[in-house]
Amino acid sequence: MAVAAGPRIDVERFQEEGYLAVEGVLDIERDLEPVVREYEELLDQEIAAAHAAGKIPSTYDDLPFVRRLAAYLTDAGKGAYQAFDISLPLKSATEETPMHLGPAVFNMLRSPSLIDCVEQLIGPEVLSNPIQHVRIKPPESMLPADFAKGGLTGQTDWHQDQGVALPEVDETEMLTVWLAISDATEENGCLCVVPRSHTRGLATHCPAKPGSTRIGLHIPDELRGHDFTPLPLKRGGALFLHRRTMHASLRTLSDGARWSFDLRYQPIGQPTGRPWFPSFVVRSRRDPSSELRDWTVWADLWRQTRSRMAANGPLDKTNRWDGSEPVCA
Ligand SMILES: O=C(O)CCC(=O)C(=O)O
Ligand SMILES: [Fe+2]
Repeated sequence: MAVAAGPRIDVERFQEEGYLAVEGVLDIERDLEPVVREYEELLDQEIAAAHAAGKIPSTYDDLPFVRRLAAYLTDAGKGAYQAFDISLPLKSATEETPMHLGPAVFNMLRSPSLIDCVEQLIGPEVLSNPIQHVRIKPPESMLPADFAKGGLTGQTDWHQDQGVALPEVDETEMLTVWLAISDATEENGCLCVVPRSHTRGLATHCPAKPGSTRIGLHIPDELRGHDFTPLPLKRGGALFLHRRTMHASLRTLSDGARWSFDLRYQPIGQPTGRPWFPSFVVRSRRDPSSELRDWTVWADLWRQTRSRMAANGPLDKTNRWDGSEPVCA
């Protein structure tokens, strides 16, 4: 029987406001530092391979992690970021599409103190929903302009997580968990929410028009309103979001990077909103033997998904929006 290790959280406040920021959820030594080391090694490997293949002019050995990442991405191009993400591209993949599936990340996904918080919000039968990303955002000044617009290294426009998944997710009690790996501040692009927006239903999301200042799929300002709350969070903290809470990020205008993971959890047995991606049981009080504890099995699930996607070709639709609603005109 697992011993509760996490903080007791204010469930009522989460239900009222649609979000809850909790400091000190991850254990710095046990959960967080191994992830940082894993990414330092990964960056080393990516740079060595790209350099050996003649794709980049330097190995940037003398630079600290974030500057080194920025230098590498600048030379290698936006596509090089995919090797760091903990997911596949949404619509299509080949057998060679890289992704990062390491033991430290898996350990963080299953962190007992984190899952104790999740359990207080969605109950004891917990599935890891596969909508998950790492966002290491170097300062905008360190990257070419196209990096700042969207993608995982740039600013995120206003959306609800329910809106970016397929409609099958509508009744799923999907919980977003945003983890701060570096301190998140207003200067480096912390997350912002519209408090209580989760009570207003699912808003229409519009694809960004070519040449507009919006970034990808977004909720138009007419529907969102103008009030929002920035949520700075210290390294190791977690932000819990209801699936209909409107949120966005600020721009990364500081000297240092903004590094976060966004993960999602839900009760076992409900649709995930991305049925072609793999989910797994993180915690089950009813059947502990169904919990996945081996990171290599998790990594294999994603590799099998990649093979299926490579064989099946690009997906048609990954969300419900096509820009035809009048508010998107
Ligand atoms: O970190 C970001 O910029 C966006 C995160 C997000 O949209 C999420 O956690 O659902
Ligand atoms: Fe989101």
